[in-house]
Amino acid sequence: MDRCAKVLLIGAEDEENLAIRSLSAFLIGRGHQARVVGFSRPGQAAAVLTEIRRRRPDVLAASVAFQCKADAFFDLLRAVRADGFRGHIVVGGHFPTFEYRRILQTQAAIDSVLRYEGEHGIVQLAQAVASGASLQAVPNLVYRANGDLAENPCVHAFMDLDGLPFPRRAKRPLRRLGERFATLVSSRGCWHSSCLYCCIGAFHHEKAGRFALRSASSVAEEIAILHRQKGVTLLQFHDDNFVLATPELTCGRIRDIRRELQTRGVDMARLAFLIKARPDVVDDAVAAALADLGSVGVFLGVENATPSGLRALCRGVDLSGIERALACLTRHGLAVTYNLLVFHPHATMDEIRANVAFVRKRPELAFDFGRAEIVAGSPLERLVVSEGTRCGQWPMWDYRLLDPVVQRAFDINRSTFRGEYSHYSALMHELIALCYHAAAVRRLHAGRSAEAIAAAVAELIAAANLFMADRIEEMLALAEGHAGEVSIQAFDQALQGRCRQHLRQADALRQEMLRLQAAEHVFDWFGIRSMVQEWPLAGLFGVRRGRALA
Ligand code: B12
Ligand code: SF4
Repeated sequence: MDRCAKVLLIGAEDEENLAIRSLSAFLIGRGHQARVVGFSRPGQAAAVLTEIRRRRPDVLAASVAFQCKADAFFDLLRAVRADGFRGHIVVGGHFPTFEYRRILQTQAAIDSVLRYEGEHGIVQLAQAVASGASLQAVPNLVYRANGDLAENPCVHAFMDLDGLPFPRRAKRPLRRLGERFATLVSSRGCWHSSCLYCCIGAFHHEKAGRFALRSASSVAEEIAILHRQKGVTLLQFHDDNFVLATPELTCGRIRDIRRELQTRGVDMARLAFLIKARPDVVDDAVAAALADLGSVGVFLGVENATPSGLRALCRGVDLSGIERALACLTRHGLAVTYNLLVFHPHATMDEIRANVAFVRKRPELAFDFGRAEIVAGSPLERLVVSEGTRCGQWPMWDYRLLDPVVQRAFDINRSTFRGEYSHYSALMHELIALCYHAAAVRRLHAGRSAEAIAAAVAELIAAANLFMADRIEEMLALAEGHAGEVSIQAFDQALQGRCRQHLRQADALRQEMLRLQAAEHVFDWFGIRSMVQEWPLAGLFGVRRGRALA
C-alpha cells in the first residue's frame, strides 16, 4: 500500500517558480503532501532549514535550473545535511539534467537527480522513498547504487500539458510594476531549438516533436482564474518563444486565446501581457494580434544585429526580419526591449561596432548587452570545448574569445560595466522594467498623465542608451589602445557616476507611476478613476498632469 509522502520543493523565487509550483500541484493531485519554499539568495538558507525542521519531509526536491546558482544550492544542501536532515534529496531542472554524473560524483549531500520534465518521475520517487521501496522503477532517475551510478530509463515524450494541474500559486499574488502580477507558460520547448547558447533544444532533444502547446482554452482558464480569484491584471508569458513557426499559426493561436478569454467573460481591457518572441515571425498581422490581445511589452530576441553575429549564434533570423519585427511592434504601440550578445567566441570589433550603431538607431528601446554564456547542454559548450577555449571551473565555466582585442574589450567590460560594485546592470534592468511599466500604465490607466510619464520614460531611456553607446565605443577604443589600469579606472568612474544619476531619475519616474496607479486603484472603488488624470487632481498625488488627449 503506497504511503502519502511529504515533499518539500525548493527553488529560486524571484517570482513564483513555475517549476516547483507545477510539481507541487502535480504531487498534491496524486494524493501527496507538497509545499514550496523559495531560495533565491544564500541569505535565505536559515529560513529553508527552519522549514525543513518544521515539515520533516520524506523528500527534499530542489530545482537547480540555473547553472549560475548551482554552487549556492550545493552549499545549501550541504548545510541541510549538516543540520541533521536524513531524508532523500533529489535535484532536477536544466543544469542537473545534463550534469547529473558530476553532481552525484561531487555532491555527497544529494541522493539523486531526476532528469528532464519532473512529472515523469516525481510521484514514483516520492512513493518509493516514503514506502522504502527500490528506486529502480522511477523513470528518469539517476542515483548511487553499489558504488556506482544507476541510470533508470528516461521517458522522452512531452507531458499532456492540458492534463496537468495549474501551478500552485502563492496565497497573495505578487506585485510587479504596480499591478497584481503572475507568470505562466503556454508551451514547453521551442520550435527553433538551435541557438548556440541555449539548452532548450537539448532538453527536449529526444522527443518526437520540438515543442508542445497547451490548448487555448486551458491557457485562458488559468488566466481567468488568476484574474478573478487573485485580481491579477499583468501577466507575463514565460514561454521561451510565445510566437509559433509562422505568422498565420501565431495569429490563430493569439486569436484563440483571446476568444477563449472573452467566452469566459474576462474584461480584456483590464489585462495586460508581456511576452518573449523571436523576430522572424513577427509581421504586421502578428503585431496587431498581440496588441489586440492586450500585450504591452515584447522582449524581442534580437541577440545580435549583424549577419555574421546572427550566423555565429545560429539564430536562424536575418537582419531584415529583426528590422521588420521592430517596425511592426512599435507601430502597434508595443514596448520592445532586447538583448545583444555582442561577445561570442568569434565576435569581431567591427561586429560589435555595428551592434552599437543598431542601438543608436533606436535609442528609445531599452536594451542590454553581454556575452553568450556557457550552459550545460548548449551547443556553445561543445564549441568551446572543441576549440580548446573553455577555461575556469565547473559549474560556472568561462571561455576565451578568439580575437585577442575583443577579449581585452570583454575584460574591460567585466571590470567596469559588470564590475562588482557597478550600477550598470541595475540601471539597464531598471530601464527595461520602466519601459514595460510605462506601457502597462498606458494600457491599464490610460490618460493624459500616463502619456506624459511614458514620454518622460522614453526620453530617459534614449539619453541613457546614447550615453551607453558612447561608452561601449570608448571601451572598444581602450581595448585597441592597450589602455592601462588608470585609464580604465577613469572610464569606470565616469560610467558609474552617470549610471547613479540615471538610476535616481528612473526611480523618480517609477515612484510617480506607482502613485498614479495607487490613486487610480482607490478612485476605481468609487467608479471615478478618470478623475485622477482628467481633473486637476494629479498634482495632489505628485503625478504630472500632461496635455489633454486629442
Ligand atoms: C522563468 C525563467 C526565468 C525567471 C526566473 C523566475 C524564478 N524562478 O524566480 C527569470 C526571468 C528571473 C530568469 C532569469 C534567469 N534565467 Co531564466 N528562465 C526562465 C524560463 C523562461 C522559464 C522557466 C519556467 O518557469 N518554466 C516552466 C516550468 C514548468 O518548466 P521548467 O522550469 O523546465 O521545469 C520543469 C523541468 O525542468 C523539471 N524541473 C525543474 N526543476 C525541477 C526540480 C526537481 C526536483 C525536479 C524533479 C524536476 C525539475 O520539471 C519541471 C516540470 O516539468 C526558462 C526557460 C524554460 N523554458 O524553462 C529560462 C532558463 C531557466 N533561464 C535561464 C537563464 C540562463 C537565466 C539567467 C541566468 C539569465 C541571465 N543571463 O540573467 C537568469 C538567472 C536567474 C537567477 N535566478 O539567477 C536558462 C537556464 C540555463 C542554465 N542551465 O543555467 C533557461 C533554461 C533559458 C534558456 N533558454 O537557456 N529566468
Ligand atoms: S534561445 Fe529561444 S529561440 Fe533560440 S533555441 Fe532557445 S528557446 Fe529557442
